[in-house]
Amino acid sequence: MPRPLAASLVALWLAAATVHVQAVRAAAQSPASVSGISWARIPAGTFQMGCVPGDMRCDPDEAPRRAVTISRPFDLMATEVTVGMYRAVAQDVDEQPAWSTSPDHPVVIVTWWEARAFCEVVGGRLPTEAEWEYAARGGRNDAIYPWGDRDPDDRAGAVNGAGFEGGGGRPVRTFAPNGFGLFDMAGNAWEWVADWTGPYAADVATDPLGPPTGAARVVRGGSYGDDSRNLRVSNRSANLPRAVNVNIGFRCARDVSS
Ligand SMILES: [Ca+2]
Ligand SMILES: [Ca+2]
Repeated sequence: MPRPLAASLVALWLAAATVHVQAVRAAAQSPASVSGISWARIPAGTFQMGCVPGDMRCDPDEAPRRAVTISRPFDLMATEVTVGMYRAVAQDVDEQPAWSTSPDHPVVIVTWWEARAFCEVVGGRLPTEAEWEYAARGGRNDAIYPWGDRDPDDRAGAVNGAGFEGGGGRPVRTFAPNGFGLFDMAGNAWEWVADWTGPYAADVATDPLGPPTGAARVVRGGSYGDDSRNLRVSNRSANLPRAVNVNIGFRCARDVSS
């Protein structure tokens, strides 16, 4: 689990967050054009989802590894939703952590509900867990990280660069993108996805949606506050949808007609 905030802080954030979801939703009439959002086109395809053979750090919930088909192309935001993007849509934004010093930092302290509402406002939705992993692999079926198997390196511009084991998030696009042009799929902020958490259903091979119900929503990719194990593409974690966290953000997907 990502690091929880102190319980009293969570209660404060929750009270504020309820108001913000309403503010976000009020604007959801037609897709908003938000400066800075860039969408990467992700092709349809089949990939191997789950623990990569030879990866000794997998948790039991990363199995069984199996072929999953994403049957339609879709768009995914090239970066995490930033503070600047979020402010353009939400009337009130919860105070961001001290490390968040520019509009280009990933927005955090957002509930799953707020994330979903933001994506609706910009004409999208949260990606499914399968879409997220497929996109994060960037065409590398057998790689442990979005760039390959080399350990992450917290150095700006590094091909295997990622924000991890640090005191705060980095501006998006600090590190090199993956094969699909996506930044920070490993590290920086954890990312909410649409699915309830639960064991993988080995018999659902096309466009899986996850369990029909649950208590917690999946988060992916690890964060600035995590070690390299948590940055592995197949790694899964979860959080209560109403909870907020200093290292959980999100990015949106969008259906495309072709
Ligand atoms: Ca991330
Ligand atoms: Ca895990």
